[in-house]
Order: sequence, then structure tokens, then C-alpha cells
Amino acid sequence: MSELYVMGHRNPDTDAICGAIALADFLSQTVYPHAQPSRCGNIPERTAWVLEQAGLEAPKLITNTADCVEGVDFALVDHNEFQQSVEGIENVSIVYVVDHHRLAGDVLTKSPIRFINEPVGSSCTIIAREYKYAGLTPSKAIATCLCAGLISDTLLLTSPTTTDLDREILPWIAELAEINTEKFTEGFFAVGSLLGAGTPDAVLNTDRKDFEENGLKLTIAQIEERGLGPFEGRRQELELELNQLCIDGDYTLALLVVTDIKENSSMIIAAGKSQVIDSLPFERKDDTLFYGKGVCSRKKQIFPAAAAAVATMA
Ligand SMILES: [Mn+2]
Repeated sequence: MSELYVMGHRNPDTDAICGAIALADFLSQTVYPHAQPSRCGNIPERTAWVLEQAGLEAPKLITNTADCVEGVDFALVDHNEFQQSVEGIENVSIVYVVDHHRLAGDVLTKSPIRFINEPVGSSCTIIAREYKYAGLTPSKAIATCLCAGLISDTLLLTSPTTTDLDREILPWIAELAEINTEKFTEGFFAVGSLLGAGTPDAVLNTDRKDFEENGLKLTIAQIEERGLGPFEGRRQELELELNQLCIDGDYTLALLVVTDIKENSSMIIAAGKSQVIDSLPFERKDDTLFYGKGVCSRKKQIFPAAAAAVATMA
């Protein structure tokens, strides 16, 4: 039987790492006994904290599918765009997808596959429901992973991406994980403030996603913080690094989104074509700085606005 790796996106976040672990566990108990979790990037500090809580190992690191055996299969979690996936993904067969992002039309297959994409708060929400549908109960460790993905993506059910399904699933998995969701959320976000102590490189690259719109490239980095106290003092060095990234990556627009999880609002630094920056719909503070009140979701609020701004170049 060929190998099957369950893979989250590049610059993985907690939903991508924990979703890969949970989906591999689910698939190994159901249709793919050989399913194994994998990752194509470093484990962020907060995700490492979750794995420690759950008593789980980090998934296997695969940076290029060429390093896998011939005929390997992949399941994608928390993404469906090749530019956000592991290097070489276009050369392997994809047999399963669980995601909650826009469709970019990359995944083409020779046989029918299971492709579950729903506009819910996290990939882990969908995976938890798969256990329910199958009449299976996730272990305490896997339930902890599922909680972490759901809580981190929805900012404990407060993000505008939160749906009734998220609100219905969380109490079930929190009970199985034996966690208090408030305390868990507090513990999770208390770990490793990138705004306080991260290098500019870490701030920009820990959670950054690339997109293409009308053949133009954009990139959106995001960090989540409890309060934005250090922002003013760090803005200049972060903006310098963002400008360099924008030039090196040939982006039409590059954004750094610093989200305050206490307020569910964001400060947004922009680099790129001024015509595009001028079209951003957020409250403008100066030439390159914006404030988004109630703006905290990249997929639902920031990317659509950024894509519309980039479309003004077409
Ligand atoms: Mn997610």
C-alpha cells in the first residue's frame, strides 16, 4: 500500500499542524490505515505549546514531495492552493482535501476524491464533525489538537468567521480534551509574542500567505497579539522589512496585519504599488498605515479587500 501524508499549508499555523495530526488519525482509523501527519514548515511557538499540552510529537517534516517514495499520496488540510502547499505538490496525487478557504482551482484529479470545503471557522471544526459522522470519538490528545485549531482560528468563537457549527462542535471536543476553553485560550496566546520579541523576519514569515489575482502577486502576513503596546516602537523596522520583501518577491501588494485579539481589530502596514494601497478600504492613518476596526480575518475580510485593491491595476 502506498504512503499517504496529510499536509497542512506552508508557514503552518495551529489549524494546519493540528488539523494534519487529527485528519491523519481519523483517516488511519477509517479509509487510509497508512495515513501519517506531515508539515512543510516550522512549528510556531504557540503550536509547540499545544503539542506539549497534548503530549504529541511534531508531524514529519517534508519540504519537497520529491523526497517521498514513488506513488505517494497526499491529503491537504487547511489549504487548496498549490502556491501555499509543499514544494512539488503538482507532481503527486491528492486523494483528500479538508479546507475552509476560497477555491483557487488548482486541485485536478484522475479519480473522484473526497473534497470537503466549507465556510466554517476552522479546518479542525470539519475534521471533528467527520469523527461524529463516523461514530468515532477522538482521543484526549486528538481532541486537544482539534480544540486548538478551532480556538486559534476563531479567536475563541469571536472572529467573524465563526459559524453555528463551530459553536456546536467546540463544547464536545473541549469535554473530550478535558480543557477549560477560556483558560486554554489564555495559555495559548500568552506564549511567544512576536510583536514583543520576534525578529522582523519572524514577524513577517511565521504566518504569511501568497495569493495571485489577475496574474498579480500579493502576500499577507498576520500576527495575533494580546494588545498592541509595542507596535509604535517597532513599526519602522517592520515596515523596512516589509518593503524589502515586497521588492524581493515582486509583489503588487504586501500587507503586514497585526491583530489585537482583545479588540478583534488590526493595524495594517502596506507596501507595494501606491495606486493599490490608495484603494484599500480600511481607515487610513498615514501613507502606509491603516486601522481595521473589527477586522481580524485574513480570508474573509483582508484578502477580499486586498484582491479588490489589486484588481484596480487590471
Ligand atoms: Mn484554518
